[in-house]
Amino acid sequence: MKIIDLRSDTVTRPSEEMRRAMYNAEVGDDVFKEDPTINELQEYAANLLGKEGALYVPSGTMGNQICLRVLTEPGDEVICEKDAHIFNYESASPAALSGIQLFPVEGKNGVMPEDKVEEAIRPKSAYYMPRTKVIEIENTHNRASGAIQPMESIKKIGEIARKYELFYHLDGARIWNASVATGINVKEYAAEFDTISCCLSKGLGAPVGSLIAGEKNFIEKAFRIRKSWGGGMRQAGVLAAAGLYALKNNFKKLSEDHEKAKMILNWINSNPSLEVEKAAVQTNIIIFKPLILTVEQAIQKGKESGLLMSTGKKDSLRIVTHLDVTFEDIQEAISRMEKIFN
Ligand code: TLP
Repeated sequence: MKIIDLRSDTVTRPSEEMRRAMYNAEVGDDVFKEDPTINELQEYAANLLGKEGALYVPSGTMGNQICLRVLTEPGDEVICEKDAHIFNYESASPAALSGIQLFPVEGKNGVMPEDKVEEAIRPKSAYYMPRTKVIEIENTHNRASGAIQPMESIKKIGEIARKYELFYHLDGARIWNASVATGINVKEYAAEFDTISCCLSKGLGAPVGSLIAGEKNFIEKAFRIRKSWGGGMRQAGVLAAAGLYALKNNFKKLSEDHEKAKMILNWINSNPSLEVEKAAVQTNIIIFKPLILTVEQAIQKGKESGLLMSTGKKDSLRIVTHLDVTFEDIQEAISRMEKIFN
């Protein structure tokens, strides 16, 4: 029986062509900034995102956390949405690594209401309060079923950030999905933010690696923090080559992942034993609630029938479509779901 793994878009394996690119990569010592393939990837990404510089980092978590570390000082506060990855899935590292705290604001499908963001900002004169320093948003939003942040909201929150002299950070782990779904260029998205973190190891199919981007001065500071956190990776051009390959070849293919997610969503929608926030499913992530089974039972039954699902928010399951599942696999996944949930 073929296992269909829909736990995350991180489960992809490098294709033969990607492996060939990795095999052929020229390398050097990146701690001396001498790895030509890493340098090429960073230049390519800076250009793609329209920023002065980019830095290759091992993971999305390290990317976000380096950005927060550079933008803040201990005692500062970062406003983010209640379901943000930095708040829920990064092991409290804002506190542990930067000595800062997060102020979670409840959003609708991952989008924070502008008035609530403004309300969350601490008065500068109150020396006894945390100092608000950064506003962070996530696009697409993982725990909000891959929902896209509307450009209007991005811009309005950006205006608030500028009005209060705050930094504006984007967790763009899946910014590629947002761009493909809306037709808005990643550069246009990136222009709204001071710093961006984006991943090569999610839908783009690279085995590892993320990028952060921003002004030159920010990148220089980030380079130092990356080293101090053990992220200096030496001859990692073999990995960067996979990232370059992914950006150049797999970016446009993301629209197929969105179609695959729609096929599953349509089936879930027609099933009364499942509940889904339909409006939030806009890209490749589907979070849904099983009403008859518990999450644990559903995951176990899935495993037994060769369909791997993960957990979403409380009491919900998560399915993520990706490069390594075909449209036929999705059909097969739906027939296995029919058996699991009916
Ligand atoms: N998300 C992973 C898990 O951590 C949940 C996944 O399977 O979706 N930002 C966002 C929005 C993410 O979804 C992720 C990974 C990260 C950051 C962190 O990236 P990594 O896993 O490379 O540290």
